[in-house]
Amino acid sequence: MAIIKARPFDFDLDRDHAALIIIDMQRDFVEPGGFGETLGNKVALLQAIIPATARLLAAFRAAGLPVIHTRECHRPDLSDCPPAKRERGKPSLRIGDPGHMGRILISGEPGADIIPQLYPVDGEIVLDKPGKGAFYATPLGELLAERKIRQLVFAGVTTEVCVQTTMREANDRGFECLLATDATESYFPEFKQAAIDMITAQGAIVGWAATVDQIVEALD
Ligand code: C5J
Repeated sequence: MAIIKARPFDFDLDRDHAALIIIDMQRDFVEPGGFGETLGNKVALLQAIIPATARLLAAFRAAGLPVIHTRECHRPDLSDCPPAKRERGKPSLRIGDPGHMGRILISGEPGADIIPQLYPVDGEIVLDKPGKGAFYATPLGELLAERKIRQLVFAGVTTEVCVQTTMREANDRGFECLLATDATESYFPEFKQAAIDMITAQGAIVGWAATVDQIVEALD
């Protein structure tokens, strides 16, 4: 066990049963011209976490621990995109519309792919998910069970949407969840802070939170 100084109390990292999961660090959310920007958001906020997230990823790779990447995207025929999701709000481009990086949030299009700075390498799991949570309509639960993973370190975007939803799903399934606070971001900084507070309140009711430095130190 390696002890990580975390909120609200120490997290005992069990290296034999832990994995890093990076949620939706896709061009469509992080780069100009993608889905995030079409919704009126400032993507520069999300770009700021790339160096810290890359450091966390490098530390997991160096330690030989499993890494999972997720991508929120849909089939080209939109059969897995509920109309209620596609039609909600007033984005300048909707899911499936042609944009600067191909069709918005469609599997196989450049915008739906992971940003180059965090690009998966051979042996890492890459999961496409149609929902906010990474367990819904994906084989994530089975893949983690096969690998005997019981702890998940979370990074990615956005904190209060896909990251928090997946943490809650994982927590309900019995995983111990640790959020890397400077490797996650929201288009709304106050929502990020509120999500971290909600996750760690009441004795880690959803999970723990620690900085990338604190996590990397424990992996050394
Ligand atoms: C959103 C996500 N915010 N990955 N997706 O629509 O958090």
